[in-house]
Amino acid sequence: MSDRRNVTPNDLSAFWMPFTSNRQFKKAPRMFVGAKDMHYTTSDGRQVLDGTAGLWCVNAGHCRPKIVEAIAAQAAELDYAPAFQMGHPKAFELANALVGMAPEGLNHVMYTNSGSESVETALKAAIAYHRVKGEGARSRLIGRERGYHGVNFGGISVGGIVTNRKMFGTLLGGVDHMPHTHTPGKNQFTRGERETGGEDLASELERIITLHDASTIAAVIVEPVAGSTGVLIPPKGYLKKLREITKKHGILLIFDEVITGFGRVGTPFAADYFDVTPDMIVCAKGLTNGVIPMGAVLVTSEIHDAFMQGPEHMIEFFHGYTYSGNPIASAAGLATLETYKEEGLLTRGAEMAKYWEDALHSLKGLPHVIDIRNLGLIGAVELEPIAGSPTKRAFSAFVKGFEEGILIRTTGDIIAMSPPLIISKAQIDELIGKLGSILKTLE
Ligand code: PXG
Repeated sequence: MSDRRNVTPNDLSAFWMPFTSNRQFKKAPRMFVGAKDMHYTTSDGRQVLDGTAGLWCVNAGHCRPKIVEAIAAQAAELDYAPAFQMGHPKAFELANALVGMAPEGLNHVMYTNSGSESVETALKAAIAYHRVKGEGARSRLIGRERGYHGVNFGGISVGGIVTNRKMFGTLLGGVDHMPHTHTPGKNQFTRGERETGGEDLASELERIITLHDASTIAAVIVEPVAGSTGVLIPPKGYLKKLREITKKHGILLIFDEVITGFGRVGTPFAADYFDVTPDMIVCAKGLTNGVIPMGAVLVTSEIHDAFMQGPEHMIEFFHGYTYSGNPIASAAGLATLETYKEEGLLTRGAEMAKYWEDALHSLKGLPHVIDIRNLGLIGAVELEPIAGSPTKRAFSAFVKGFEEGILIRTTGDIIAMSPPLIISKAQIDELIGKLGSILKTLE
C-alpha cells in the first residue's frame, strides 16, 4: 500500500491514545511487547510484574493456553456470524455458563463489547422495562458521585466524575446522584468495610426519591465498590439498604460489576460478597480475561419476561450490536470461565485477601501515605498531593514503578492495584515491597 504522507511505521503521532497524556507519553513511550502469566515484557526486554491485571481485566493472568487455543480454533472454524436473527452455539453456551455462576434469579444475558456498552444497555433496558409494564413515566436514572460507568453519554450522565462530564454538554436529562461512600479525613486505614454509617448513607436515596417521586424513577446504578475513582469501599449495610429502598419503591437496582465481577473481591460477583441481589448486573473485562472485547448484562426473568409479549414475529427489544455475542469473543469467554473454574480463581481472592491486606497496610507510615483501602484483591494507597500540582506525585510513582518492574495504576493521587487472581504471596511481597521503596524516594 502506498504511504501518501510518508508516515513511518514507528511514528507515534497518528494514534490519539485514550485517557493518556499523549504529549508526555510520546516523548518517553512505555511499550509492552509480550506477556505471560503475572508479567509483561517491555520493548527493552525487561519483565514487569502486573499489579493491575492490565486494566482490571486479566484476572486469570496473561496468555493462558486454554484461552489462546480457543480463540485460534474459533477464528479458523466460524469467524463471524450475524448477531441479529441468526445464532451460533457458543453464544448460547456462554450465556448458560454465566447464568449458572450468577446470583439466583439473574437468568438472561444480553451481550455487548465493553463495559460502557453494557452500561448503556442496562440503562435503556431499565427505562424500556417500565414502559412495557405500562409505567412509562419511570424514566429517571440515579447514579452516584464519584461513580464510573464508562464513557458513553448514559454512563457519564449517571457517573460522577467531573472531568469526564464537564466537556460534553448537558448530558442525559432526568439524572440525579447519591452522595459517594467515601469519608475523607475519617476512617483512614480501615481494613475492608468500615462498620458504621452504611444505612445513613444509603438513606440519602430516600431523600432523592422524595424529591422526584418514585413513580418517575426507573433505576439506581452503582458500582458495589467504586474502582476508578480510587477504590471506595462501601460501609457495612450500605448496599443491603439500597436494595431495601429500591425494592420498596419499585425501582430497579443495577450493579455495575465491570471491575468487581469475576472474582475480584473473592466471590464470583460482588453481589455474592455483599449478599445483595440486584435486578441487573453489568459486566465486561474479566468476562474474557480482557483478551477479546466483550461485555454482558445479566437480567432477571421478571425483566426479560416483561418484554416477551405481542406478536412473535416482532423484535422485542430494539437494541444490540454487530458484535453482540461474537463467536471469537464467546469462545474466549467460555475458555476464560473454564480457566477460572479449573483453578478456583473466582474464590481465590478470598484466600489471598488477608495476606494482601496485611501487605498493603504495611505501607502505613511511609512518606505521603494518607490512607490505605482494600477489599478482596483490590487495594489503594492514597498519597498527599503536592501542593498546587495534584496527580503529579502518584503519577511519578507510576512511572518509577514501570522503571523498577511493577505496573500500578493511578487516579488523582491514589495508587490503585488489582493484580491477576493468580498472584503468589512472593509476588505480593515483591509488588508491595517495590512500591514501598518507591514511596520513600518521591518528592
Ligand atoms: N463500569 C465500570 C465500573 C468500569 O470500571 C466501565 C464501566 C467501562 O468499561 P469499558 O470497557 O467501556 O472501558 C469501567 C471501566 C482504571 C480504569 O484504571 C477503569 C476502567 C477502565 C480503564 C481504566 O481505573 N473501568
